[in-house]
Amino acid sequence: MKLFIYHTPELTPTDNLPVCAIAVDVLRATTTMATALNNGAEAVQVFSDLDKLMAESEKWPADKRIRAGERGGAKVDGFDMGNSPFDCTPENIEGKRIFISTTNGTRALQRVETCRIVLTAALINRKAVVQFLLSKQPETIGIVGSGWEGSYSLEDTVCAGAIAHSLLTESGIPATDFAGNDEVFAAIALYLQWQNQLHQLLESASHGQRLLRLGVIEDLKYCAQTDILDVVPIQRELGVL
Ligand code: 3SL
Repeated sequence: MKLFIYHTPELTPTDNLPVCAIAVDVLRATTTMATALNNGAEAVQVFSDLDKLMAESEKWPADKRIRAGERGGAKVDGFDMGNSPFDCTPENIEGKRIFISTTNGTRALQRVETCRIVLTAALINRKAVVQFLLSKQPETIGIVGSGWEGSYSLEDTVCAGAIAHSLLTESGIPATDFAGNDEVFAAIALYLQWQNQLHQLLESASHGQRLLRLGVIEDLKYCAQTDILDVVPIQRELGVL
């Protein structure tokens, strides 16, 4: 296994894509997706375009679907929910399909949608994703941070570092064989420095500040937890590795 970390969708190469890609948007898309699946959502279908989301979800029975839309951190008018993991209670979403579009998380997924395996990860399901990777042993893995409108996000890189650190430790692969690019070492260093203060890191991050201005303090605390959900959201899994 060789790991590459790309801080944003824009920094992700378009050729030589990894066998397995992992989209990360700790605040909050991939945290919300993991929570929705853990709490019984039938599936999560991701769209970058709101009109396409409306058209596709229209084909689904109204009592079996949830439309989730976020732009600029706020819920899109007319949608059932925004992008808060707290909207994903079992009462709200059990047995339903979530049709979701968010500002950056969906763009990261789109960038790697042709990889043979496409997963999403957040801090809350880091361990489950690492166990999945250890069982599959893909030759190359790329973690793509969602960033914010093309720029770097601390919270996505610290999550990439958390995954990288755990995978490196558990696989026993020498670090220089394991790391496909320098970002891997940098992300691990960031994680090791902040691993006991992830909530503070999320609060310091520019998107954390944006969400605090929107008053979603509890979301930040929730998103900063590690390894609390045993769920691996798989967007796509094709053929042999
Ligand atoms: O950009 C995204 O995809 C969202 O996760 C942003 S927010 O946390 O819902 O504001």
